[in-house]
Amino acid sequence: MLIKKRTGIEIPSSEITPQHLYLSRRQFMAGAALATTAGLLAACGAGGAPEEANTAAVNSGNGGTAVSATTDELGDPLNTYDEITNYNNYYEFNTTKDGPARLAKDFPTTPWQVEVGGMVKNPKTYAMEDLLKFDQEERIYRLRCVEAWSMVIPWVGFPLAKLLNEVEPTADAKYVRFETVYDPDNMPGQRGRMFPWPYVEGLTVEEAMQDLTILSTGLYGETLLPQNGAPIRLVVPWKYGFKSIKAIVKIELVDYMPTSLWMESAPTEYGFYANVNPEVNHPRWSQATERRIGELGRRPTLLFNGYAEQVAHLYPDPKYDTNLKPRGS
Ligand SMILES: Nc1nc2c(c(=O)[nH]1)N[C@H]1C(S)=C(S)[C@@H](COP(=O)(O)O)O[C@H]1N2
Ligand SMILES: [Mo]
Repeated sequence: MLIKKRTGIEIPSSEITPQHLYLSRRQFMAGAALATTAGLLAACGAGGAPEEANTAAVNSGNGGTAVSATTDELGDPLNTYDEITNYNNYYEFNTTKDGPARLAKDFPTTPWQVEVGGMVKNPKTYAMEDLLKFDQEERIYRLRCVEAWSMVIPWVGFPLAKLLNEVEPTADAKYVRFETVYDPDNMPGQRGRMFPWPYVEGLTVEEAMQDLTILSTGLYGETLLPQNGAPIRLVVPWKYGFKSIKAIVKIELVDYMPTSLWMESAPTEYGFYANVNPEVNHPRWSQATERRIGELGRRPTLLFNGYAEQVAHLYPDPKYDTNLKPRGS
């Protein structure tokens, strides 16, 4: 898997990586990390060495996987691999935080296909192998759950825009609708009637084309584990975590605003846009602060989760349709 190193905002990793972790590619390839990296490259079926010089080998404390930096562009440390893979929301398995890691362990993710269609010129059903042919990049993003906890996660994936440009949305397409797999035999939570399965999410075409919006296939340089949405999930870092739908099997371009699972389940609490905004509280709790997993105390929540510079222009004003149903609908 060739991974281009990149954070949400372009800051050379030399500026944010402690010097002792910041090795030249030569040193890196000569070092102990070589075995891990070579194994990863082989596992992903792409030969060759990392393209960019100055790859930093950062030990996550979980097998020495390679990432380009120890922090996000704001200087906040990455959450550990253990935290990211053991504290999850994945209601198809159950509604606890530690349940998905256990219950999803044997969830079958091969073979896997993603049907991309609707209002597009070139509809196509992609095998997972096809999706891995898009250049896989590292993206270090904050994930802010609407429940007011957060993490910093080094995702691996590719911009959704690249996929959409291939299928070519027609001029009439206004929204993108995503659907999670429906597999009640392997997803115990889907056997209950508590939610209208399958999980559905949506974005405007503009949001979907934004460069921050990625389809993720891995994290910490490793293939995604089932509890994080393997084999492929959406990541939209300026929106509450529930927008980042897991285990996608269908992507459809449509001319209507899709009704998400959360809009359908709790329409007075969750709307379509769901942009992170510390000034717009959830009806039942404040969104002003958040608990970063692994930290004591709370930290302030940032407008658009800290990505305002990249995405504020997509909305008429910062409070636009945050959290609640779009005005007038
Ligand atoms: N299909 C599906 N996608 C989902 C969820 C879910 O329950 N089912 N939970 C969402 C929520 S609420 C959050 S916060 C993130 C959590 O992602 P993580 O477990 O990888 O951190 O996934 C989102 N995507
Ligand atoms: Mo969430």
